[in-house]
Amino acid sequence: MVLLRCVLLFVSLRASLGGSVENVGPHVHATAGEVWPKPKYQEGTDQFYVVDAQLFEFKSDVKGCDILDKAFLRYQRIILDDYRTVENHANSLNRIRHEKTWKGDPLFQGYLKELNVSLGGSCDSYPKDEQILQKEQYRIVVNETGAWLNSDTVWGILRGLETFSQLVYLARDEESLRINVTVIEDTARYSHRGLLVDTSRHFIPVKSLCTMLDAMSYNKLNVFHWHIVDDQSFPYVSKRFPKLSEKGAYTQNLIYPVSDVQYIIDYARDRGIRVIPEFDSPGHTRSWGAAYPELLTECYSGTTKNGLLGPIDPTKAKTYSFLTELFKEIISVFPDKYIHLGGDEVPFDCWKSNPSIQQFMRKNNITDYELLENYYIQNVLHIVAKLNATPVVWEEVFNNGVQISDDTIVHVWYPNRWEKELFNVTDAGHWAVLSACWYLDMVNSYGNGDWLKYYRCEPTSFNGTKQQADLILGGEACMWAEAVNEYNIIQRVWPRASATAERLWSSVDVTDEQDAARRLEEHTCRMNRRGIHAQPPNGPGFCRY
Ligand code: CP6
Repeated sequence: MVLLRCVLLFVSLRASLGGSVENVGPHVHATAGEVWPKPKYQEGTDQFYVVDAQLFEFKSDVKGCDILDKAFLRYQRIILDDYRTVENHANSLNRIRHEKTWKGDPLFQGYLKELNVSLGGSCDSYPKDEQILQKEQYRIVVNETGAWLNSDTVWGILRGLETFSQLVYLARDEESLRINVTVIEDTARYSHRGLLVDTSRHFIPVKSLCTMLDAMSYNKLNVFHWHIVDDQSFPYVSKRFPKLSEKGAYTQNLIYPVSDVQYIIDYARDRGIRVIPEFDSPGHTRSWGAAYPELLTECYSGTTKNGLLGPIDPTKAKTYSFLTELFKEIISVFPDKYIHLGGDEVPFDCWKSNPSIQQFMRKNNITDYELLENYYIQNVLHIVAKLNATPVVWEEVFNNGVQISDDTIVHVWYPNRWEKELFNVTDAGHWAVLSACWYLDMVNSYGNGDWLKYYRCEPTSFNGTKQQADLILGGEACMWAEAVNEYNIIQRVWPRASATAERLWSSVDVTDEQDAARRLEEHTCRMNRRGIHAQPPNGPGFCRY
């Protein structure tokens, strides 16, 4: 490869040190024009086109498909920005672009002025049918007749446009934008490829969330799991219960009004990303009590109330009429068929201390606190089922033996025992999504290179049957926000979540860590060029542009 010839890369992978990567060479050079996450099938030659960025356009047989029209504008801008980058670079070196340097090259195929985009199906408006795997499949051909992108869905076209934009590379010697003669056939390994962002422990402004969604689309992630409220704050502005955020948000500046929520949903949709909101209960609900203390359990010390509030009080009928109205609103605001109901980490001490809860349990023959939790969750599942939404729950709900419907997704989060948990969940015939090995808040003391620990987490390594493995829908990297705010969240997430993204998109046999390190180096530089302040993945190095 012409590309590889001019690249010297010194990366050594040190497997023993908690998955860290160390560069032993003077610095890392990235290879240009390589794709992250790696496509299923890619064949290339050294023959190249020079992309005529100023005339370049997307030609499509579909008219009036807003998702495509907007995507064409975005990717035209991305390609043009890369062109300006090489131009500026050439100017800063006081060099003139010599057309003849590539004109005389026998590998030069001509100037590329268009990508012909062909959509086999209709122009969908929301990325639904998440369990149909082939929907993001696409094909790219760059040959002597030009450049072609085909897919049966707009979502496949979006993934293909991203890949196409990554194939365009900045040639080093002649300061030109190029694309090689290439065939790519690509499809996702898993249909659920998510990023959880917690906006309760710290408020994350809409602008940062949009940057996050941009970066997700550059990594072909397709689910934004919005952990929007928790103990610490309630920034979601409810139409039905406005007091929740009036009392429960950190301040009245740190909130998501309806229009902001809608903006995020539309912004995500334009990038082929679903938004699954999480309203976690009965634990993690302290902020709900700022406006509605009667929702929560009053805790006792001995025989007297101690003034503290615990999890939601599962014994009151009013709890469930409140939740019915709240979930009715949430389900009407968020178009996705799924809603995440939480159900994790419910502490029992406050329930145990409260005499009226004990009385309720005796009366209803509820013999332990897991069963009380089950009683609560069962009621919530019933409410949500009546509203035609499909639940996602954290693993405790399954572990405690709650009856869950066949379409419910169990979200596996507990570290260290996730293989066993995935085995049990899928053995019981339930859908599963994995997060336990992808916690972005856990940073290796070593610092750089800790993307490898995410890269090495293989969801099917739990030794289940093929039938069990087929119940894994995918996974999510999680950005719990205790230690991040708008000023560091982007570099905490990227490019470390890119490792999860490739694990979930690319084939099971994509495990070459040296190759990944080199591609991730370039992918990070590419994100940087596009305005994503991703941190360097591999230690010392530099981005050429
Ligand atoms: N917040 C909420 C968290 C966690 C969970 N729920 C969590 C705790 C420890 C680990 C991972 C996640 N910070 N609401 C559990 C799903 Cl290791």
